[in-house]
Amino acid sequence: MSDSAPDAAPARPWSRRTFVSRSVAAGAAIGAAGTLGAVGLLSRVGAAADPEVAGTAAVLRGLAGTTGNSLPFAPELRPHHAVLRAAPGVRDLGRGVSAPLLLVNDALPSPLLRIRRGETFTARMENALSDPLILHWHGLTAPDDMDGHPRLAVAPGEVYDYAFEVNDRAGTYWYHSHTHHMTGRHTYLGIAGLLIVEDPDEEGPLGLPPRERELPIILQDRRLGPDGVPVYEPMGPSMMNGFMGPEALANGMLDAFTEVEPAVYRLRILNGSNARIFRLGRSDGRPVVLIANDGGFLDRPHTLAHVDLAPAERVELLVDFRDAEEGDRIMLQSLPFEIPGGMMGGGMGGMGGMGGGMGGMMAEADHQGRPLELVEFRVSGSASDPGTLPSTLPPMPELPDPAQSTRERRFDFSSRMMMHTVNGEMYEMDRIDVEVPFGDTETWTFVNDSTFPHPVHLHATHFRVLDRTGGRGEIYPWESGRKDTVLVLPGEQVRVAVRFTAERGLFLLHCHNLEHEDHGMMMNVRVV
Ligand SMILES: [Cu+2]
Repeated sequence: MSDSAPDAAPARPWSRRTFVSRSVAAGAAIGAAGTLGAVGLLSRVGAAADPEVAGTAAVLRGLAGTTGNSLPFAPELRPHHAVLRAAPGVRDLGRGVSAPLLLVNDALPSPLLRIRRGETFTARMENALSDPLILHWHGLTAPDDMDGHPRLAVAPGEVYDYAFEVNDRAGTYWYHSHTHHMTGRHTYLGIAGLLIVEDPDEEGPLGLPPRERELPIILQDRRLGPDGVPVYEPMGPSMMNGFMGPEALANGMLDAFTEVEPAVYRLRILNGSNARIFRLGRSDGRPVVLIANDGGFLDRPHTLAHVDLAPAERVELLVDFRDAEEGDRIMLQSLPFEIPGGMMGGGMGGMGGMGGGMGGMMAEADHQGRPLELVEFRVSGSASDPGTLPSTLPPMPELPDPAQSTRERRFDFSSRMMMHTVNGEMYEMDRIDVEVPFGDTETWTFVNDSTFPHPVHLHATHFRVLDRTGGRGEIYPWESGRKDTVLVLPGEQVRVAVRFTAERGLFLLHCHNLEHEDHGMMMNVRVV
């Protein structure tokens, strides 16, 4: 694994004066280029951030002004005989407009479920929607009838009872609708929440920030209609790129800010977008400290200039505000990037059968990699115990060993002619695509031969990312350890070691670009 590039990015102890002058210089560069989208200002996905790019982003932050909406946090629920009722509801996303949405327990985001490892998760899902519904506990290794496979979706007015023991590692997981053909719409309109597994044995000794400095944040992009209400109308280009928009939601709120003390904070971040990839970084150019991803804590803390987060991926970041001063405003941003070989790079493959709409296709593709303001942190007060950064993390559980691999499989993710396929086939509910022996270690290769990013997600286990060939050609610290979702960009082949050791039964392998998933890019995987 190579993590030299981002890890090597030095912390930049800019004085405020230096910071301003650099920002002004970057602003002049924007003026000269005429557009923020100028390729010269972009850095590649995964490449080390250019300091000038961070400076450019800081200018954007300055333009954001001083208004905003307080970052809300989801109500917390212990999944112990809990009721999760999905129903239509209405929310103001922060601009004074009542938006019709789909909510769980009338909350946006959906309630945060917090459970300890070893406890039994019990909840009743009540479907008060006008669609079939089933909830999937993304990242947990639940039994197959508890995993939210789309065959289990229940009709409007019906309920589904969940009961299973949670044996997964401490970490940041999430849940969302998995109704076939409707996952994109349901998730976009609000049925998505965090699920946190706690394990005092694992986390206790680390001295991580206390609960009041632990901020669970769901990041999503949105497209608003002329009336200010989120629209979900995937068609034409957005059926190929996935549905994206120019606005950022943090925990369901536009233009979000939160007040922080000059201390260390633990951010649990989910990319809950349908299709957009975020490149997370701070507007002041300071690094973030990555401690966990999909599968819990990493081998060690990684100090990084930025972290890339594809749809459905999670990271836990320690963000150090100890040196910040009263009144400082620091933006968590998505920094600009370019998809090598993707639509923005000029790739025109996969367009057969499109007819017109080329302009729309390009405009849509343009959202991917554009900078976004996500959450502003406003520093105030003082902290008597500002906290510290850990130097070590808990031992990593045993990972699947490729030397023990008994079988190789290849999965081609293709998007052509308005169809999304895996190994040439669109999903069929009743077809078993892959049978995998329980306990065997296998080596799987995910191949992206399209011009669109595919975040590939596997149910019922975590895998180990071995290598990436083509495209970016390396794997990154946020892809180390145990993963349930891995980003495969155009032209890339990502090899992973897989071993199912939790449950037998029927599970899924699919793209977590929700428009791709809903329209065929999914397979039934039976563990036997
Ligand atoms: Cu995809």
